[in-house]
Amino acid sequence: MSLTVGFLGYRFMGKAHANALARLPMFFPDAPDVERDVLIGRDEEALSAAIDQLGFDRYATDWRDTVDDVDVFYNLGPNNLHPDPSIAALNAGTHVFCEKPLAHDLDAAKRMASAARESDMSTATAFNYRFVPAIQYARELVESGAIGEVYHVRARYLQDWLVDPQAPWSWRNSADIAGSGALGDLGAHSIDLAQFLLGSRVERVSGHLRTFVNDRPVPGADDSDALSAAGSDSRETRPVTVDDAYSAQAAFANGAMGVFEASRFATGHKNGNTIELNGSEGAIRFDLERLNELEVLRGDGRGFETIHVTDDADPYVDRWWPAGHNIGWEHALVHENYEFLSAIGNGEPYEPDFETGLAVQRVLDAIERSDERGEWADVRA
Ligand code: SOE
Repeated sequence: MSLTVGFLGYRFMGKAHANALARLPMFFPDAPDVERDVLIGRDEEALSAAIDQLGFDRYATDWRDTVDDVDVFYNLGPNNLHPDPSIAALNAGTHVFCEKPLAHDLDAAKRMASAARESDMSTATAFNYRFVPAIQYARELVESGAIGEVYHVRARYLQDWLVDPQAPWSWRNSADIAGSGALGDLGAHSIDLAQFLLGSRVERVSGHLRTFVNDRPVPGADDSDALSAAGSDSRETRPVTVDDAYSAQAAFANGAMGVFEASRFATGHKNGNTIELNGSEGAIRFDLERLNELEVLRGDGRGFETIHVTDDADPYVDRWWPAGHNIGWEHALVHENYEFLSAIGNGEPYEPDFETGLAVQRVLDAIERSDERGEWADVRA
């Protein structure tokens, strides 16, 4: 089978997914053939350079002209651009892969999930960390009962790229565009991982959000990549209307207790995504900064054992290098694209889809409501 794809967005995520597609024929030759057809954006000069760099045939400046031109539409734009183009693509009979969080607010996420339900098309929400081999291995352990009944889930996603008050403003600081800050950008990953590993959904939350710096300098011409931009000396500022950090307590349907935290002000952490589960028979601990490892405590063990999830028998590992040859952050995106495109090719269901994205969005919404009201909030159906 051969699929044509169109990407809306060509910066960080555009590059990450284009890299994933480029790796497929070499390492996952059983995946459908993919033609990188069209790259969609606004800046023609940047687009014309990007199509060469990312291996696309052409570019377009309006998603309306292209969403029904391709077999699969990748929505890699800012969060408030997720709903309309994704819904238009689904209505046009195009499969849709969308970055996380599914949308900038719950209503929009509901509209997207309902368009997906009404179509026959496959959808994906980009919870890429599910596809790290150690996370897949952890899921197998939890499912097989190896750690028994799970009592606690503790998930943190820590970054520090906004500690400098002069770090430039970007769309990630705007409630209109992003919806929320660290909560939606990073918390969405933690909440999805927790629900995935546990096989249970969050039912109630108590949330706390905080913005530490209320205005930031407008970005300079070279600040297109906000995460690595140096401090800006511009005197003109824009308001930060999202959280810089959040924390939440959560009650899961199966009785487990959850504690979540994410920050863009966690000095010393660049991309610290950790999750720990404690159960009646053992525990597991994962740290993205050591993604080839999983720490496991079993039975009456006195301490965690480090498992190197780099064996041929481990998920996806045999597709890459001989056992013990580590893989990195980008490999999880290759696995994610392999699974999604194969599901389309084989006419099989794919998970995490828009329904899963909506489930996470409901938790994000409850955390914000809880913070506003100063009390626990139910995750609304
Ligand atoms: C920025 O905070 C970011 O790129 C997120 O948007 C990604 O989802 C996360 O994986 C890494 O950090």
